[in-house]
Amino acid sequence: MNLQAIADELYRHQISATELEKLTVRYDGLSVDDAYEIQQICMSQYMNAGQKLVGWKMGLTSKAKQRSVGVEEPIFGHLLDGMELYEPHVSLTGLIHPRVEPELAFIFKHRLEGDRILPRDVWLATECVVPAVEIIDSRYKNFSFTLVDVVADNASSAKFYLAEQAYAPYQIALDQVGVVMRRNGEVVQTGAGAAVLGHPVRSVVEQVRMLSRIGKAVEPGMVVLTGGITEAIYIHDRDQISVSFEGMGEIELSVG
Ligand code: OOG
Ligand code: MG
Repeated sequence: MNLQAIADELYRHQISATELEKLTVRYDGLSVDDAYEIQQICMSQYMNAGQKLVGWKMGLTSKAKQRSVGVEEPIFGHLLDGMELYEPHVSLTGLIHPRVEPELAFIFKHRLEGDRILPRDVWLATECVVPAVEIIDSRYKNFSFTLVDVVADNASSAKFYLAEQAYAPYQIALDQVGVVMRRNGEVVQTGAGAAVLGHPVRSVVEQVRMLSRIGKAVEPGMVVLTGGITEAIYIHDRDQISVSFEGMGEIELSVG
């Protein structure tokens, strides 16, 4: 299978924000490893064009997310500097059918690598934790995909925003943090940090283990998004999305 050609095709759809048919209905026998290879090739193209790798994202770490897309296992993707929103405002230009989801992000001061990582290694390496929202935007028609498709498409990554206030990692029980997401004042999703693999720290453990299989690591200064706590909701022009993170403030995201 020509993974380079498939990656080129996907990359063109990513940068032009145009939908495509699932890869798995067009190419027989693509494996999950092939899909991570395609993801890697696509991301190298962004990096060759000047973008920087700023971290990693876990996806499908909560049952709510797994159920909503019909894929039952955690995945990961790359975070590039071009995906980061400097203000809590997202423009719909360049997006296909975006959705937003609440997440908790970790920011690291030390390197984390290997498959024998424990939560305490993560705490020792963490500088702070920050509330976040991710805007995902699958390049596949109808936001519909299999595990292999979504991995190849960098886990639907599009944009992310980290709140300004950071918290010491041991100050708050992250599994207990209640999250309420509102669209134009109406409550649309609720959840708690525990939705993410029981505790968001486990998502970082899983991230480091998955990276170790491809010889990569979490580097100092990097961000890890631990995965949507609730289902993602579609966003439209002029929506005001607010997400409150109990004890960790609120993110007010405007769309348009
Ligand atoms: C896949 C990306 C999942 C998360 O936080 O679960 C993800 C998708 O839902 O399109 O980012
Ligand atoms: Mg996410």
